[in-house]
Amino acid sequence: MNRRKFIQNTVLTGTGIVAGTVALGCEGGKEGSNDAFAKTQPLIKPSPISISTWNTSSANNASGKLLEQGNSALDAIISGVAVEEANEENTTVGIGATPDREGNVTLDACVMSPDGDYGAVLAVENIVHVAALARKVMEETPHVIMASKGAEEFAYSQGFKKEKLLTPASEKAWKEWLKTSDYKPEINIENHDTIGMLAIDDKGDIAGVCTTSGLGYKMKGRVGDSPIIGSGLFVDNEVGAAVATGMGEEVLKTVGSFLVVELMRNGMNPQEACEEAIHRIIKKGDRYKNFQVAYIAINKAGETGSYAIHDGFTMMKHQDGKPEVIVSDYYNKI
Ligand code: SD4
Repeated sequence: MNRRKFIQNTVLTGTGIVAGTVALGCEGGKEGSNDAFAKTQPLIKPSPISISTWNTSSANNASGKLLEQGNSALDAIISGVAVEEANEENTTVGIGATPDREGNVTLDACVMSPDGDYGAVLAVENIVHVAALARKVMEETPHVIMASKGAEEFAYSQGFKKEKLLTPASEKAWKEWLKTSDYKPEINIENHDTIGMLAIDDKGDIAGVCTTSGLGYKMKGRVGDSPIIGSGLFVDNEVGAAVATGMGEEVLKTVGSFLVVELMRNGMNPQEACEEAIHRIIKKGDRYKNFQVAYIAINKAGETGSYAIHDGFTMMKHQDGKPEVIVSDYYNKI
């Protein structure tokens, strides 16, 4: 009997509870090569769970409650992040977000479904709910990424409303910034509250989303990691999912979210995988002292992890009717 089958049989006779993923197992003679992956596989399906980056409890609780009512992970996260996209107080996502240095608010978003499908929009103006728009790209077009004016026109064709994203408050802050025009994204400030959200539903399926205005006062046309598959977000329904926040340029250079998921596939738990992905950035030299990057991750068993370069990062978690704020561990303790 191979090791996977042994575990499977033990669980079936021992508790009577077993996840479908284990029953599918690694039949077919690839035993050796899949051994690490086998260790990451859940023996028990977790109860529905939603996690998200930063202090996004309203969004995460909305998603968590939808999951508890039996909604799919994909539906729950798109509705969850919509709460923050519509929140004018949040200056890094949706309406009220910080503009580029020319005063244009441009948004990036992407989504991945449990079947490995992906959709994204880049540098979109005048549309609040860009995560829902990314889902439309995924489901209603033959493409995966749409950018700028084309994405905006597609949004109108799908019934999205044209809305002014620059609010009096964000315009006032931008005019103040123009006085110095000093582009120096502050750790945990310009990049605070961008939402990445990952969820597992009652069927055990995983989906993820990321929505942001990117870095405040970025150059016109700049796009970050958030809408790029494997960098800002990656979901593999067999293994788990990860999402990034912070200085997108650095996440892109290390294809961070894909890295976290592959590390989990190779046997790390979500916490270890997030830490290793941050260490890959640290190893490149001292520049990390000037920027923040953080990852959150979840595996198929519902275990979660989070890790950041600097202090000040939090992860929201909602499971079994219980919202939790998890203060993330971080690298730079000096
Ligand atoms: C970006 N990673 O555009 C995004 C910003 C972000 O928390 O996530 N901030 O670089």
